[in-house]
Amino acid sequence: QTWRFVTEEVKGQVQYEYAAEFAKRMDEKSGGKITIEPYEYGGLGSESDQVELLQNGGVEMAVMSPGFTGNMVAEGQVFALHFLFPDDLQTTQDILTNSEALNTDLSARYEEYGITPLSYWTEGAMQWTSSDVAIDEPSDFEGFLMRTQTSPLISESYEAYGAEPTPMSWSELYTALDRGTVQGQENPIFFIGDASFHEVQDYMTLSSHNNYVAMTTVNTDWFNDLSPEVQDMVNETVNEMQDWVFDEQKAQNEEFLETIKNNDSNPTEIIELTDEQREAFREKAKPVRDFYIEEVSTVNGDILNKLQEEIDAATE
Ligand code: 6CS
Repeated sequence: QTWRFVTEEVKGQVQYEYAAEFAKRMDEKSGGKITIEPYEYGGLGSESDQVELLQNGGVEMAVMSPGFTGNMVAEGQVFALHFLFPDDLQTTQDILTNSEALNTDLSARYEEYGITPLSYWTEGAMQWTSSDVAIDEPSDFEGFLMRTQTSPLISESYEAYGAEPTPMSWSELYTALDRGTVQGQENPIFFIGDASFHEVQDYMTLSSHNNYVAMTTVNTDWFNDLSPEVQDMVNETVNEMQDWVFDEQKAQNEEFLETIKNNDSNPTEIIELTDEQREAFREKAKPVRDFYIEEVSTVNGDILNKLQEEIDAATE
């Protein structure tokens, strides 16, 4: 049997490499009985199309970004909140791995839509790139044309700084930046570098205002019909992959920082923020949490509040 495993990234990038490594491990564990075919982004439509594909069983597995499911699973937009997770990425990964708020409560919300998240993991800290304006204080975002993923709370987070968000698929982003349809975007460094966004951007601000979270997901009905032995094999592999993918994103983010720094033919100015400068963004971002609890959450903010307790416990 062959399982189709779709990702939102292309060969070499973290999500695709994750799926390829996952496939390899499952092949070994099953003695060649389970074949998984990883799919690069592009051939199966936009990120949102891929969500539908998983839901209707067109693919069995997907790496999915909550940033594209906000119009469906409102609670999943918790990941759109800036400065929520700790700056230390290993601690963040541990929280993503062990959080009951996420792995039990949030996952149940996704299951209502036929999507079972098996794990949450980080692709690294996100940074801002921009043209026209070097971003080092919230007012730099005033009237700034910011590309975002499609979850409404991501837009809300940038409106809190005064920006004008435009949601779009990443496949359109390079051209949009090049033409000035949008002036900037957020992503982990490996993705900025590998997608060459820095070539059409003047500045990269090392803001680490959030981390990029991805989910390993399966079609709920399909997964529930697998034998317990096979489910165990999948879950075991999912667990092993948490450390693997942490190392992978770390290596890629470090490597591409050098690539961007050394791009002499098309230099990108790198802006480091002081603690005070980051604090100014943090202050502006705070009210978005209340907005999430009061206007977005369908469970009175219970998932965010529980997650916050878990974050506090992990950072004490
Ligand atoms: O910016 C985006 O939309 C894309 N960024 C990453 C890191 N992965 C896939 C996603 O679609």
